[in-house]
Amino acid sequence: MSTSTLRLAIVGHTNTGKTSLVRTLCHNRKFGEVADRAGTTRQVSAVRLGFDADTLIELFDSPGLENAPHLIEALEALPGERHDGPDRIDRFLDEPALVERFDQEARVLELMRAVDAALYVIDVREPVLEKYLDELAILGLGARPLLAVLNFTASPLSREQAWRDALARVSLHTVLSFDAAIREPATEKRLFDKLATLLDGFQPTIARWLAHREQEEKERRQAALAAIADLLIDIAALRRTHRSDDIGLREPLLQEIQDRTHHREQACVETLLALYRFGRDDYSDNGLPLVQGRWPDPPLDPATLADHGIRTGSHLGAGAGIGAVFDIASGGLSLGTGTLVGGAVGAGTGLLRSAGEGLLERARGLRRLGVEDAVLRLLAWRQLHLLGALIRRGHGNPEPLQATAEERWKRDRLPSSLLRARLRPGWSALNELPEREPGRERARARLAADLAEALEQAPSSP
Ligand SMILES: Nc1nc2c(ncn2[C@@H]2O[C@H](COP(=O)(O)OP(=O)(O)O)[C@@H](O)[C@H]2O)c(=O)[nH]1
Ligand SMILES: [Mg+2]
Repeated sequence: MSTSTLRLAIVGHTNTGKTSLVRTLCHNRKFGEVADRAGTTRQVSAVRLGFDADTLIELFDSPGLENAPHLIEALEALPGERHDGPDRIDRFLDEPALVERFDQEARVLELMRAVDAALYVIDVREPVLEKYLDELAILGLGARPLLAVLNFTASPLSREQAWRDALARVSLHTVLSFDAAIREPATEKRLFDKLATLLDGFQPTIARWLAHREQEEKERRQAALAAIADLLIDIAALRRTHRSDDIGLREPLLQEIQDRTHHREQACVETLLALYRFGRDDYSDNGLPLVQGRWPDPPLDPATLADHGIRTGSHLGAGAGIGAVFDIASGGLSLGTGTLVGGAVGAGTGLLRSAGEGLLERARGLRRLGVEDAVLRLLAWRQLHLLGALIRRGHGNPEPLQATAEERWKRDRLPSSLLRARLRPGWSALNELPEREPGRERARARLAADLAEALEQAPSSP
């Protein structure tokens, strides 16, 4: 089905958040320049929304209107039909002296003549001044459908209702609340739904764009689950080895396991944030269970595990804050990971293998260290919790999280896809082995599917 490109202007007074809105809609946090001072955007700049080389929507960011009261006088002074707005604008644009005098405004008017509709962005912290109503009157001359976008609605200084009343009085009834600082993708859908009601002819275009965004959302979720599965496998299979008689090495290795796990988890957090387009600038922006973009407490600290109600087995209790590490040779894998004793690894093969691994190592005078199940439980819980929050935000539902399916990861038996990784040191990128043992890809896909199931069963997930 061929659909025509919808051309959309973003207009309004200076500093109302026009460029920020374009950034939100095109999902490019780098678009244009955003600043807290007047006149940052001086030219009209365009961005295309589409896929497969198809442009569905073109957004045009514009300089702020700054001189509406004088402009309206100049427009009124032009000869011609009083009620022919577009004609009046064209005549204005044909007057070099006027275009020079109202440089920025002329660009906006030219743009209005070239687009199918415009979003008029309002900073609702501002009182409803005459000059803004002048802007609306001028834009009205363009004879293009206008959608008013109320920005800064989350501010305590918001005068949203006064603005809604004022807009109704000038017969602008299509209004959308928006707060760029809260960056809530659900707003995007509401905005395009409203535009579709304003623009009959572009309904197929808008529908295609929204369908594409939905597909992207699914793929994003898939990628996030794969990243979590990757983390869990890397940590499940993480091993450090020392000579039995070299006890002095034990403590630094425990520390290394702690640090590696911590960093590996942070890398996963950053992958999730990047997938959901959070940058460092957004950390103040909340609704996420993080502090400055991180989980604040280290994952191997017994206190962290206790705070999450996760039981640990026997740990080697090294320096302060390190726990939940087992020694395979001392049977740590079976003791520390209670589920293995429960026969979770079918037919006891896992146990045999791990015992074998331990015995063999011991015979060679080596001791092997790894992390307990408790750590995997915590890591899975934290990442699913974060992902749930990111998805809920994406659907404009930033309500506090209920106890959801990720809770089960604290107690239930770990999926066999993950338990298998316990016995495959060659699957962990952190073991720096020359070659990856085969089978990791499949295990990761299985584990991602197990994680997806947990996510889908979450009662509050959208
Ligand atoms: N808190 C908050 N700040 C915003 C919002 N929209 C824009 N800003 C900030 O307001 C300033 C002006 O935004 P900008 O997009 O450059 O406005 P423009 O001049 O209309 O393009 C920047 O500092 C933005 O970060 C919003 O909805 N909420
Ligand atoms: Mg701008």
